[in-house]
Amino acid sequence: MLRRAAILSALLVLLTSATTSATEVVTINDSFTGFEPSATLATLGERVTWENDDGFLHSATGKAPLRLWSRDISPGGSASRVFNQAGAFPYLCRIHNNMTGIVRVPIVVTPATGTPTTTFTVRAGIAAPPAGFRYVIQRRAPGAGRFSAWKTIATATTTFRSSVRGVWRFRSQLRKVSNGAASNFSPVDSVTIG
Ligand SMILES: [Cu+2]
Repeated sequence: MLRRAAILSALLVLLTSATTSATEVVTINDSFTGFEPSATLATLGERVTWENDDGFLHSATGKAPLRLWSRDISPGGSASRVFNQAGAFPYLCRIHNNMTGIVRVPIVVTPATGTPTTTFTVRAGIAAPPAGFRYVIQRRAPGAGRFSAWKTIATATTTFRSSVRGVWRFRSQLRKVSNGAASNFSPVDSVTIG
């Protein structure tokens, strides 16, 4: 009996930790106010949940040309999607096209600071991009006025090392190989080489 109780409590701990993972909530109050908030900042691998408090059917549908996902959200119901790639992903309601929103997922570069001998890890996704996609990464050197092309990768991460001291900035987008359709660029992450 005692053993069964122990197993049960262990299971409960497992279940609890699995269900407490972060989620960003977007609410639909009615078709006039649209998605609240309309801009969502999610960390890599985080879930975004849309809750429909309205009496009508709505959807959260990734915009063209990527059309990455579409979730119908029934009246009083909810739907969700986990964002496993860095980028900015505009979406709309497929029924009311003037209802729009965007989910922004920052690229992650670690560690935050280092020296010319530090190897930094640049992460554009939780895992490698989906089949047929690549991560396109841009960087902005210290003192540079703009971002420029750096790497296109088919893996989750790549490495960065430089003897140029200062703040290096990175951003990425998810791009389809076959037609070049891409997400918007992610929010920026930066590292400082001192
Ligand atoms: Cu709608």
